[in-house]
Amino acid sequence: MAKLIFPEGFLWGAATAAYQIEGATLSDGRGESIWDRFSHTPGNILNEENGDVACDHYRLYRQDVKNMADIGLNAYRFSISWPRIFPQGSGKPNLKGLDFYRRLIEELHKYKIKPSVTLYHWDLPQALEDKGGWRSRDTAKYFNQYAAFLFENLDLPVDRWITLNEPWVFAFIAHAMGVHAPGMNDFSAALQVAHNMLLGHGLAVSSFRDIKRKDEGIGITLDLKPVHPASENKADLAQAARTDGFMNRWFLDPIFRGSYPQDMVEIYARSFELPRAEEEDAAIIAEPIDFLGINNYTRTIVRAGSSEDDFMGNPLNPQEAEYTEMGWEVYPRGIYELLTRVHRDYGPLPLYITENGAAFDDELNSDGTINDKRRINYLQGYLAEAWNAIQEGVPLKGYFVWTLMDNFEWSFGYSKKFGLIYVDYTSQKRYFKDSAYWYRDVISRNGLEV
Ligand code: IFM
Repeated sequence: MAKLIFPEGFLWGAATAAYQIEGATLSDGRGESIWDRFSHTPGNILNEENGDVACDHYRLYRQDVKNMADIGLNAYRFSISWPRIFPQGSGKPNLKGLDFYRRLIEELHKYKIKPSVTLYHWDLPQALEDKGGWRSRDTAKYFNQYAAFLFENLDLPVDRWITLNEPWVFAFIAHAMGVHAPGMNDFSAALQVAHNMLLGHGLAVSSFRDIKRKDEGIGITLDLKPVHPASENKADLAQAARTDGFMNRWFLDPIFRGSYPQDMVEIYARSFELPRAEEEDAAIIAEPIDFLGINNYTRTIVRAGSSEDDFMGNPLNPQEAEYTEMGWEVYPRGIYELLTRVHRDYGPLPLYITENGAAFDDELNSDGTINDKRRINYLQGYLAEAWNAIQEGVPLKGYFVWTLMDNFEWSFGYSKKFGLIYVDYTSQKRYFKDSAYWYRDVISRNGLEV
């Protein structure tokens, strides 16, 4: 049996997001978010579910932190709900909202769990959506004000700050494909959203530098996927390069190289409106960051699409592969491919896997156990490949499982279970899955036995 030991000080965490777990959407002065509005609009969410109660984490957070400590986590990534802090998006802050996060951080510190705080995980205040949402440049400015307020007033040590979670998903799935809040189908609008989000990110990084907090640093989390051509033929190879431009480079390049990838600019310009930008934007977006967070679950294989402007291509799903309940291929080598590629093309800088995990059809047995062997295999496979990347010199500093406990999986409602902990939504009782015990052993050994 081989032992794959991770570097000393490696962060072992789990990640969550406010709207997916907190519930208490009407408590203590929280304002409406676009996800409240979207999930309460019939037809948007499977079984008409919503995040009104979710895991009731707003009330049960102490128990949840204790569960993290029992697993042995030394890090926890969560997001702050913007409408709890600024119910109208800007203007008068709601100090009761801020207090909740203070209590949560204090509880984490009690168990020596390092907080990683995401400022934006998709729950925009509805009041800002009513003024044009992220399509409007003003939202970048409001985001920066909200971020600066937290940098100044969340006066407890936060290990790491993450400006945005998965801007690709928020821009395109929510504005071009209509599947997430606010539910639009306009690709040009999605490009503008992506630009304004990146601008908000850069402004917040500058505010962080100005305020001189003593925390470890600030970065952004991107969802990245290796894109493979279906064959070595020229058309498939060109397709893979375009799909990679759409999914990965459109965000990596402006952040690390100060400009959008030229091939994609030309393709988009032929069919859509390019984002309106001001001269200083490129430099703001490229404001240096302290680390990059990567969310990775799967890969994409593409065959050439209908034209040389097709940036999505035709997906190919190999029959022999294993798939999760999301229909995502289990492809552990992908995390190695991404880590080494990002390090080579955009590094060097510290990297974190800020999300990785799998939804399976877990069942609660009558004795309270959940035997989620497939999740253990999934996590073990991905972690072994992350370890391989470290051996090649990639500065991977931490790994966060998605997710701590089953929760509201956006348009899929509660039907998809990604957690290390099973949640009975009727009683709000939590049950450790086998994967939680497995992860506890990994953390205590600081590595894997494979
Ligand atoms: O649940 C989501 C999370 O909010 C963002 N990353 C992917 C997860 C699984 O779909």
